[in-house]
Amino acid sequence: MKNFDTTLYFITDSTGFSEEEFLCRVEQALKGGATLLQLREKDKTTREYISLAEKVHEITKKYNVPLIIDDRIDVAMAVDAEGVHLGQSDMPVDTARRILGDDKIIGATAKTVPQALEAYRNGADNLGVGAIYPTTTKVKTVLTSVDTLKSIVKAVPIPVNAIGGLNKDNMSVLKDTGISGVCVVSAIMKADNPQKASEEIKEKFLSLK
Ligand code: TZP
Ligand code: MG
Repeated sequence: MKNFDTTLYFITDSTGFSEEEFLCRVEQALKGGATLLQLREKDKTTREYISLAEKVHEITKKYNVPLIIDDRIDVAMAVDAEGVHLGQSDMPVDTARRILGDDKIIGATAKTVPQALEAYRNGADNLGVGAIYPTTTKVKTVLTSVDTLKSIVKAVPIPVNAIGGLNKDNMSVLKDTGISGVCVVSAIMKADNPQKASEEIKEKFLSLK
């Protein structure tokens, strides 16, 4: 059954880390309370992506946290991940749903209300909306206003999560938006102490609710 909590949605970026260091940081983030984990790799071969996903899945299973694979339905299927996340240029949500079935979690990126409605109607289970702030993470994106974020929350009945440049010190703008969670890459990935960073970000987000 599909059961997921997007409160602290940690998205990984292995750039610049040895595999050992990367896996250690993943585990620390889970110890610190990440509720959902997305493996996001842009430069790996398919074989490398699958190999890393298998290792990450072993860790996420220990913490009972669903593993989401960015972009790659094939990689998600290869490691029996709990879901995928699809951007606007990735496989359409309805196609992915047909391939993966009803039990897998499908998340989609939406920057406008029409994109959000389309993703929801096509079977998305949750949405990532942003970038709320400029980001240092490698991504093609534009800023999304907090007003648009609020409109998207009102428009769809599925969990909406904010993303982009978010850290424990700048999340107050998310108060009263009605979002379900925050998606964070660098504020956890590059933290001196990913466990502590996860704990603090989660605590801060929950205090806004
Ligand atoms: N989509 C919009 S912003 C972003 C993605 C994948 C990156 C967010 O990374 P960070 O480091 O939390 O700003
Ligand atoms: Mg993508």
